[in-house]
Amino acid sequence: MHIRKGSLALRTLALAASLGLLAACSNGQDSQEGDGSGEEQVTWKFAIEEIQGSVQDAYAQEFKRLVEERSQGRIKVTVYPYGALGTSADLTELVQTGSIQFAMASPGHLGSVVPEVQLFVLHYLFPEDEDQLHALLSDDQALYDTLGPAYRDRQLELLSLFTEGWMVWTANSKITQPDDFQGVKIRTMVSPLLLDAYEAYGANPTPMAYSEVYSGLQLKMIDAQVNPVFAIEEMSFYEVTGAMTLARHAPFVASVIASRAFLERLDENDREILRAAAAEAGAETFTVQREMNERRLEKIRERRPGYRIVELTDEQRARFREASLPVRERFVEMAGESGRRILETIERAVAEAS
Ligand code: 6CS
Repeated sequence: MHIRKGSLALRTLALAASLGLLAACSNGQDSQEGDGSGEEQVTWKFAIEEIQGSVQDAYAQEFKRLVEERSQGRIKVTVYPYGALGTSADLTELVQTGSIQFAMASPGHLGSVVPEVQLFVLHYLFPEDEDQLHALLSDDQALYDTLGPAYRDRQLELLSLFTEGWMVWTANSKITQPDDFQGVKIRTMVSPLLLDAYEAYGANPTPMAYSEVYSGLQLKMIDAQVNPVFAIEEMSFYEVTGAMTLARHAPFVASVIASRAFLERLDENDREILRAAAAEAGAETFTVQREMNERRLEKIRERRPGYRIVELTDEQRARFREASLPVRERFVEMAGESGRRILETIERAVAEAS
């Protein structure tokens, strides 16, 4: 069930080779002769960690639309949905090797490659106000200046950060206090700090690939999982759990990554097209995710009227917050001095915004 790191490089290479991604590439991108205008046509490959119709798909489709329009069709963007090129870890490795140009990299999965990014899996750190959160993720230069080098050191470029909505717990029964987590086998993404985050509540966290969560719940190998509402609806996790808890403990943050080697070799004009498209798609996706999460919560209520949906009170949330605080020290232990700087940057930005 765990993704075995040792096998990844080989698997990723095999994946890339079998898809022809390593062949016929110039600058890591597929190129064709063109339409007689003398201009070279190129294809940029963008892999996402979610299925078609998801929040990440909305971002990637908007990015594609903008790039193709602004390059007047000279650049084509192919979007690969979840499963087409492997797990989240596979996608990151394909970007690192330059086999594809772009991917989504959720901090919940990226933590074993870029430990600093686990900042985004800490609980009760980010602003409760979604507009403030969006401003922080899209515009805070200090955040990009501190996180950017951490990605770059691993051959990745951080293009954009955006929220996909609040993470929500779904379990066999409702969870309203840390004690309710005692012994609960909760599926988490694979970043190491997620183990600490849920052990702090007494749970038994179980890292697992996204594609295995539904059957894991159905076969009772796990008791609970955590994801935003839109994902719980599209992956049908609500069918195989009995209750949902809205604790607003952490937003789901996605990061958009590009291959560092690809970006460094890109000419100024294309780099500008890319940077603008990445930022504008992020702004558009903020509205999309909000509507999608609201609509799909209604859909879950209609489809399963007996499903228990609880929203924690401020008092209940305060108890979780208190139990979660020691995990910030674990974060600094894992992410080192640059991690400490990033944590301080966020704590300062959140304090200034409130
Ligand atoms: O839980 C996961 O693994 C996944 N959840 C979402 C909403 N997006 C991507 C991530 O891999």
